[in-house]
Amino acid sequence: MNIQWYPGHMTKARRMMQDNIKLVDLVIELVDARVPLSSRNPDIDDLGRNKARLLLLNKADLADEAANEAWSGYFREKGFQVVKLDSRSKAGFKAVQAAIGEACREKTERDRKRGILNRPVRAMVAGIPNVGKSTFINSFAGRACAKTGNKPGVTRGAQWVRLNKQVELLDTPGILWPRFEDPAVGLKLALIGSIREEVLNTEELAMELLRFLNEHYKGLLRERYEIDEEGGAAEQLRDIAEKRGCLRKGGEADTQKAAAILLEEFRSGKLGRITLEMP
Ligand SMILES: Nc1nc2c(ncn2[C@@H]2O[C@H](COP(=O)(O)OP(=O)(O)OP(=O)(O)O)[C@@H](O)[C@H]2O)c(=O)[nH]1
Ligand SMILES: [Mg+2]
Repeated sequence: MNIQWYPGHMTKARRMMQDNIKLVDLVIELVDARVPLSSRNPDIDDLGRNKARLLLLNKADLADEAANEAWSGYFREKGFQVVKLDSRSKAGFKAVQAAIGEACREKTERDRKRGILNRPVRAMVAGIPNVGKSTFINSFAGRACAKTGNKPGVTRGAQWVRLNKQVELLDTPGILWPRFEDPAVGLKLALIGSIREEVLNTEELAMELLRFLNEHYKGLLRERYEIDEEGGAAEQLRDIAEKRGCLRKGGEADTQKAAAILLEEFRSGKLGRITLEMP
């Protein structure tokens, strides 16, 4: 399955981010902890080239904890400040605050030498669609200032949010890049819900997920849906439909509905904590 999605609003958003990059000291890049590499946008990497950087492994609550640890180590070794996070809860924000301070230490030092005291850190919050940028900003700010939603493309314009005297954050729309060279990247981004549903073939996508789970999370499908793990993905999808009572008129298995159920249960964590790629 070859998935591509690069609508015009992303080109526009990217231009806006290029215009704003000179205003910020720090780029806070959110990635999805279930696919920390595939959810890194090379264009955002370019954009942040000469800035202080902080990488947030967001939705860590949905990913395998051992994998979260492995990925944190992987990115730290590459020189990033890293924090793993569930943006919906306040628990990780002390660590984020500390990492922002650490990432901006040089800037603060420079300011101090010039006699500038307490100038707030300005950070651009960036990432692909639906990784939780606006949720992160709202939790951190302690109030709902940015619109959020469980689908890609919710934020459309830039918005500054003042957290406190020390930090100002710029919310940005999620952006992808013009072409996924590796089809597996498009697939993983579709699985985590970063690609517009309308451009996807839900059944094919669900079957790809089944193939992955059969191989890497043995026993999980049997336990959740009481289905045979030896059968092929198409057969398993029919089995899920039957187990969940998704039948078309005439009693035929509604695999479309079963696919939608499987994807929803994966995305929301009902299937358990699953990481789709390892360092
Ligand atoms: N489980 C879990 N869900 C999260 C987390 N962060 C955000 N979400 C959910 O992910 C969905 C997308 O969140 P948003 O904050 O709108 O994402 P965004 O990156 O701003 O998306 P765009 O503006 O479309 O680019 C929402 O349903 C959030 O509740 C997290 O750490 N864990
Ligand atoms: Mg948003």
